[in-house]
Amino acid sequence: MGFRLTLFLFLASLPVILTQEITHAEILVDGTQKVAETDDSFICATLDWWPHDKCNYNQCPWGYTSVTNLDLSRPLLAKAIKAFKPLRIRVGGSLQDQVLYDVGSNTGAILTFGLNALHGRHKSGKNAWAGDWDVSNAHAFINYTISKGYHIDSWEFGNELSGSGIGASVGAEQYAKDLKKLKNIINKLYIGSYFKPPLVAPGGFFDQEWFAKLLQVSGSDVVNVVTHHIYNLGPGNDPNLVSKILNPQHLSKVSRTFINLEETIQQNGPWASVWIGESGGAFNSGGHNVSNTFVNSFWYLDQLGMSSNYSTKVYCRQTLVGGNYGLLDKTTFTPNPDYYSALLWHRLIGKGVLSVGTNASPFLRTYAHCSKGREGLTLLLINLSNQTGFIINIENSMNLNKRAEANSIRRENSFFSSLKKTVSWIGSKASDVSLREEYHLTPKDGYLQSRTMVLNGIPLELTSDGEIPELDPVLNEVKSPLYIAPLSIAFIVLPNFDAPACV
Ligand SMILES: *[C@@H]1O[C@H](CO)[C@@H](O)[C@H](O)[C@H]1NC(C)=O
Ligand SMILES: *[C@@H]1O[C@H](CO)[C@@H](O)[C@H](O)[C@H]1NC(C)=O
Ligand SMILES: *[C@@H]1O[C@H](CO)[C@@H](O)[C@H](O)[C@H]1NC(C)=O
Ligand SMILES: *[C@@H]1O[C@H](CO)[C@@H](O)[C@H](O)[C@H]1NC(C)=O
Ligand SMILES: CC(=O)N[C@H]1CO[C@H](CO)[C@@H](O)[C@@H]1O
Repeated sequence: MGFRLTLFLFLASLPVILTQEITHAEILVDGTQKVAETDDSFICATLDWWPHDKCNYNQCPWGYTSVTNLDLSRPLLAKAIKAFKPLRIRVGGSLQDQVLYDVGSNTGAILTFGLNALHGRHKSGKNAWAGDWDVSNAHAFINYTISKGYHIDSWEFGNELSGSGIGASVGAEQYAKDLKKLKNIINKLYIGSYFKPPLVAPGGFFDQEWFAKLLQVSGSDVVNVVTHHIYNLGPGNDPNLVSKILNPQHLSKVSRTFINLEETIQQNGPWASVWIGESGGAFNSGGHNVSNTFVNSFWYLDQLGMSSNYSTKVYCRQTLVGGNYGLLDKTTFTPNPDYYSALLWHRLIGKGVLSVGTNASPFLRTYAHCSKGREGLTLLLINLSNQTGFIINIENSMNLNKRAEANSIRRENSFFSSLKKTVSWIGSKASDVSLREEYHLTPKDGYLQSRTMVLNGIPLELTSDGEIPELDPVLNEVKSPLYIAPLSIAFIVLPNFDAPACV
């Protein structure tokens, strides 16, 4: 009775219930071992070099956001970056001193810098480039950053030249040869430095044969990080972007790429780790009124969950600003919904990835991670269903095992055990009341393509003095029912969940 009453009060307190159905679901988390681990700074965003007259589908969504013309004095840009303390940023292809200085030194961002891998080569076919890479520019530039004391976290070689390439391609053997040269330069120039930046490559689309050859030919410890790009929503002008994003089968398809890449690395370059060097959902600048709206967070957060489960250490979102897929608006630099998704992930989710299972429909996507900077775990729950809300019971696999033992002893007295269950729902003493934090994300006015994300009923907007707003949870007693509304996303922090792998 007590349980029903609490549930009733809880549901009655929700502002709007559009639901036609409410379903119970179990989530089972194994906190005894990590299945994967990310880097400390998993969240990353890119700055690209597209000029304001780069246009797709009759619109020009870049504005002045290129690393060559980005207005770095805009206070909102610095604030948005600093909120991450630190944010990892991948800077594409242009040697801009001012970017290194303003973004790198002033905001504390962790910089990955992309070097031009076509320099010195010649065109040898429709798309193909051949000949040795000319190292002189890269050599001088790396030397220059060292002499200026700029801290470059990692050097990336090339952009979308793998496989058949995007616009240009280079054979894997030639590429591997040049990587060895670059590695030598890095080794020499950083001799005596306290830090030697890892070498990141190839920053292109995964092609099993090409990636395998690259690792075989470059050999042990040359490539430290294998980067690949993902655009699994297709072209930005596809009228079906929203339905692709809300389709669990579509979202899951790309897991093949993760699995195949993991295998390729295990077999050919187990010394290397994997990053997603660039991922924007829809290619050719993203989807107008999609990539910069709430609905895109279903895709983005699902990607963060899925990629980390497959041992991805860093996930670079195309872009920090620029295109339709910017985390920040290209003209005002005001955060788009995905900015807040990235920030919440960054603040709540720790490095350890845990195994999680559920009996819910495929429309409820579930991810479990160690919490950041504290004990217990944090769940990411994504409800793609437009008609079903879920009441969720979270089980710890450790308790399940204990309970199985206990049950086999007490089976003869089922009345006793069901009584005990009821009591444990409602009968917690004040002394062992424990709370969970909930962050429920919905679109403003229930409009999926809203530019405004709502956190626990409050629209996320800059404060009156232009600051990034606080991201506050609601606190609920751990034993109270947990409800995930249709078409919503939730981070659930469970500080008292016993997860030995996370200690
Ligand atoms: C590297 O930088 C130092 C200091 O600026 C300079 O003296 C030296 O000539 C540079 N070396 C190369 C190979 O560019
Ligand atoms: C689409 O975006 C434009 C701004 O680029 C905005 O003016 C318009 O209201 C949006 N349309 C919808 C349906 O949200
Ligand atoms: C996580 O990875 C494992 C394989 O390592 C896979 O079986 C599982 O389905 C993945 N989970 C999710 C939520 O993608
Ligand atoms: C839910 O989604 C389905 C398919 O995506 C659609 O046909 C249906 O009209 C939607 N229902 C509501 C209540 O929005
Ligand atoms: C079980 C369930 O939740 N099914 C629905 C989920 O939402 C989609 C559309 O968003 C419906 O088509 C399913 O029937």
